[in-house]
Amino acid sequence: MVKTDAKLASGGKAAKFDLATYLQQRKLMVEEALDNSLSITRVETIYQAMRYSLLAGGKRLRPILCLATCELTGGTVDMAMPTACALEMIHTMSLVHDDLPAMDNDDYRRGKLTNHKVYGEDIAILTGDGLLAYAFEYVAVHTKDVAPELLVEIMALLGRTVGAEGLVGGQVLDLESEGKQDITADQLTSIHRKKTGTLLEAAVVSGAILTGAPQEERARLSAYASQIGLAFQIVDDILDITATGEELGKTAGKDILAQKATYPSLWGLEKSKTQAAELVDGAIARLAPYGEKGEPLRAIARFITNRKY
Ligand code: GRG
Repeated sequence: MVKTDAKLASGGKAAKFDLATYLQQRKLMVEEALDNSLSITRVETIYQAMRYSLLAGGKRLRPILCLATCELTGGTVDMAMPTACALEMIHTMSLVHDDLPAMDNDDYRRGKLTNHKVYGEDIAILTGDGLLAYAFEYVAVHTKDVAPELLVEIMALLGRTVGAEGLVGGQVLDLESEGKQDITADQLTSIHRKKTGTLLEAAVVSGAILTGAPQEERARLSAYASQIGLAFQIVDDILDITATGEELGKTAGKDILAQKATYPSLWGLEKSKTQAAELVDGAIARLAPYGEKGEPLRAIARFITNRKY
């Protein structure tokens, strides 16, 4: 059985789970795997551009969720790492395309100039395409000790997550909603379930698929992910107003400038914070059957509302 980091730190005795250390260690593992995933010997422009965005930092929340769920359901970090990297490749490609002049038109991301600012719009589009294609190749070629039929499930899940039911569909709804003054909370939620929620959900559920976890368990984890996904977006909207560009690593206050409907614009800041906290409580309640083993996912859920960036 995989020991939790909390147990490792105390030589086998259960200790208080230290989220900061856990996130730091996991982030380093993911960064190393991502660095190795795209060969540094490749010097062509497209590889440089792909590496520029993929290795630009970020919280690495999606890969960390995938690793945590895989371990929670009896698997290992090694089994999950290729899927974890693929999730980050997909997330990064969506950020590169989201930042393009035709979309959100941003100059900064993760504290650095956006991909199109450095490499030009044409290469940025191709960077996204390259990362998306590579994500699928990477899972197929590098996953070890997982039955082929489970791997096919993972690929199908990733495809569904990226497409019209997920990121692409959410982005289209988001673009169509810009400037509209009559967006309801339900409409906003359906945009964000697709645009932000599906990938976070895929991160959690893929970890459980890798271990062949039963449907009932996948459904429980999917419900956890759906609640943290929505809380994540509410907090994202709050931070756009309350945090500085330096803290966020991107331009702050853009939602107001673009006249975007956000949770704070519909509910105000206080109700937005309460709703996010309630969603996180609901997500944590889903983890009750796991006892102490569920602590990493519980702590990650709390981090979603406490985060400052
Ligand atoms: C997927 C084919 C394809 C195209 C992309 C542009 C687009 C379609 C979708 C937009 C998706 C998007 C950018 C959603 C926003 C999600 C979000 C809240 C991102 C911020 O995530 P963090 O805070 O970022 O985890 P870091 O930098 O920490 O990884």
